[in-house]
Order: sequence, then structure tokens, then C-alpha cells
Amino acid sequence: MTNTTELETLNASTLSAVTGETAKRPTYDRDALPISILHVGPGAFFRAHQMDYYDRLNATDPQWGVMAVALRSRKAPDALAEQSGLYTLVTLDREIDFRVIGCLKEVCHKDDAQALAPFTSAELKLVTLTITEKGYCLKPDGNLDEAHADIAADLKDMSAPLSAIGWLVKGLSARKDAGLSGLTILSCDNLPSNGEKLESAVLQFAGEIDPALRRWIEDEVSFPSSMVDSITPATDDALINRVERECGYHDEWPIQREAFTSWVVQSNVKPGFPDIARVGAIMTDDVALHEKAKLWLLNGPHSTLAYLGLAYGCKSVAEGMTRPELKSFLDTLMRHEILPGLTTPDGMDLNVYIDDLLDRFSNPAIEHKLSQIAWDGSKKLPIRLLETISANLAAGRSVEKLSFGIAAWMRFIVRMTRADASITDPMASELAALGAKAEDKAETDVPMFLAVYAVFDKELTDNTTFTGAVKQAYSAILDIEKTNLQGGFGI
Ligand code: CS2
Repeated sequence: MTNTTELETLNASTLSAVTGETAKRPTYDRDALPISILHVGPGAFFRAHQMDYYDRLNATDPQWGVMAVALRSRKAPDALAEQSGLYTLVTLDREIDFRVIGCLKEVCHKDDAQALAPFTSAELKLVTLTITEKGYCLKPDGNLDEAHADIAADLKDMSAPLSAIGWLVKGLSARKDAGLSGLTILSCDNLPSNGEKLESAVLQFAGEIDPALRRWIEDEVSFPSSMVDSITPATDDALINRVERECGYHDEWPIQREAFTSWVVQSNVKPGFPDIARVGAIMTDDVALHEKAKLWLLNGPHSTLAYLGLAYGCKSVAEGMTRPELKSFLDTLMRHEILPGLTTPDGMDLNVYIDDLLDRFSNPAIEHKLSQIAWDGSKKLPIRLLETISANLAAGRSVEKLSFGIAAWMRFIVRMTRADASITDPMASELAALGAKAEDKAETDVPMFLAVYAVFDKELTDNTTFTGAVKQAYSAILDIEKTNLQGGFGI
């Protein structure tokens, strides 16, 4: 057994030597690829999802080199720079597959000199983003929040933008000044109408600093919406060790995901957009139906299982699905409370989609931590559960099971606060303050959380059917905690 200290690290000079039979190598000449795609937010999902499509497309159409730009931490740029941008995509399902992704040519930080360079190159055809829901700096109504600290600072000083929106506008301004044509900017985040929301935010920001730039963006840049899907747990030591054991080299930042992947993109892309349909993406005009079905049927139950599963003492999605009461709860939630509010996208059968989702959630090869899915609830719940709840209330449909996701999130905040654990959420301090005041009584705790109007709109919190359902669920979850946590925090 080779010990870690002797293992070569994956990089351009060791690539041909280190990857033996186990890990597939790129079949194209990566050095010859132009940087035609710029990505903002080189997190796990981007490297597991979009990069898989680009890597497979390069096998027959080798013109898609990618540069990724980190907005916050330098951890990804530093780790991947050491590996010449190379990393291992590990697909964990009924089959296990190891593949070295070769078309990530450069990873840098937004403040690095070269970060904006692709904007002034005619080779750049596409900009994509995975910056999570909170990265768009939107208000609950979906418009740009100009009071957001990063946006306010960028509107004052564009020398080193803090926000993704400010950074994009700076890049587009340089492209316009270079006399180059427009391009496509594609959001790949779990936001309904993500393209429209991104376009609106960019135009609003640009209009504040340079109306002529705003007009150029309106004329030259396309912002299609897209739906993205592949369950991608965060990288952990177990994965790093697995790559060393099974592939025989060290990879500081491999990526793991399920076999299933889906990418549905609105057709209004600019000329030069990569032909990702050739490798399984769907180009369509009714992306909104696919987006809504995925957000409501996958992400809503995912967040519900995260918070409710933690109250049962579970740690992962797959473990939660081994609990018959949780699996049955999710099945009923999806088929009886969520499905009725959806329009079926062309070519889909939503009951089969639900069967597939429950199967995907049960994948024993994936250790998808509930505590990871529990991040950023104040941003996720409005688009994953509250929209569904409002639609059901308006249509006279039940919200009994949907309300469990809301109540379980409240209980999660209370337990995290009592455990003195750090809450990953843009509203962490406000939520922790509420968690500290909780009395473990539905009658007082629920109204206290529902008064967070950055999450719950007033019309909803005035609806006694909804507030009653959340209180009932909250009391039920108190009992679930007593039975399953034995005094532990379940976080
Ligand atoms: C998950 C999503 O962490 C989360 O919030 O619900 O990342 C989910 O795994 C993806 O949307 C699946 O496509």
C-alpha cells in the first residue's frame, strides 16, 4: 500500500503517469483549449455538474476551456492552481466512476489581475454562475437589494467589486469598451427564473453607474434561465482518501456526485453558445416548468428532510430515507401536497419523477449531510417551500405536511443556538437571537419566527390555516426530538 507521503499529486506534469486504469483521463488536448467560458463561484456543484458537460463536449468539440473565478475564499483557487486545474470527478451510484476533468484551465480570485481578462477576449462566449441564492443580493421581491452592504459599497467604488453583480458589470463594461460583441450570461443556481432575476439585477446596477452601459447590456447580452440538477455532497476526507486508495494519486479537491445529472437551458442564448445538447443538456423555451418542478419536488423535500431528519437524529439524506416514517412522509408530501400545484413539463411524468427522486435520495453510496442542506434556510425556504404553501392556500389545498419543513427549520435554529453551533445563513445572528428566546412552546415560538418578514411575507403570516399548521407541526416535532434525540442537539 503506497502511503500518502509517497503518492504523486495530480497535476499537468503527473497526469499521464498517475492515472492508471481506474481514473479516466481527458481525451482532448487541454493545452490547445481557448478560454471560452468564464465561471463565477468554483464550488462543488459547478465542478461536478457544468464541468462534466464541458469535459464530455470537448471530446468531440475541443474548444471549451474554462476559467473559474472565486469571489470569497482563496481555498479553491489555491488548491486547484497546485493541480493545474485538474481534479477527479467521482460518480457514486450503482456504478462507481473516476474521471479526471481536464478543461478547467485556470482558477483565480476576483481580485487577481487576470480575473477580468476573458471579458476583453473575443474567444469568450459564455459566463456562468453558481454563487448560491444569497449571492445575487436580492430582496424578497426578487429585485436587487441596493442596501445590501456589498452592493452599496460597489455602487460607490467599482475598483474592486465585492459582489458578483458588481464584478459582472465591471467585466461587461470592459467588454463594451473593447468594442467586442455581447455574450450569454447563465445563472446555474436554484432560483426560480434565475436568468430574469440576474438580468434585472445587472441592469439595475449598471443603470445606476452608467446608463449607456445598461443600454449596451440590454442590446448585446442574453441572460437565459436554466435548471440544474445533480446531488453533489461537499468534498470530505473520506473522498480524498478514496481517490488515493483507488486511483493511486493525491487529489486535494476531488468532487463527488450521483450518476444522475440534468441541465435544462432556455433557448435564447447568443451565437457561440456551446452545443451542450450534444452531451445531454436540453435547450427549451419552457425551462420555467422544469425549474419549478425541480425546486418544488426536489429542493423543497430536500430541505424538509434536512430539518426534520436532524430532529430524528439522522445525519444524511440516505439515512433519513431508511426511516419508514420519513420516507412515507416525503412520498405523501410530494404526491399529495406539491404535485397538484405543478404543470407537467413536456416529456415528463411527474409521478415517475417523484419515484426517481425518492430513489436518488435513498442512494446508499452518497453521504449527503443534512447539516449541509440545512445551510442558508432564510434564502432557501421562500423559494423551495413558501411559494408552494402560498399556491396551496390560494387553491384550497392542504399545507399540513409542507408546514413541517417550516416548523422543523425553526426547531433546527433553536437547537443550533442551544448547542452554541455556528448557523450558516446570511441572517445567522438574527436567527440565533430568536433561537435563544425560544420557550419550546408552539404558541409563542412560532409567531416569533414568523415575524421575520425577510423570510415570511405578512399575507402568509396573517393566514390562520398556515400559522395553525406550523404550530401543530412545531408541537409534533418537539415530541419527535424528545423521542429521538435523548437530550442531544440533532444538528
Ligand atoms: C440541496 C441542493 O444543498 C442543498 O440545498 O438541496 O444542493 C441539491 O442537492 C441540488 O439542487 C440537487 O440538484
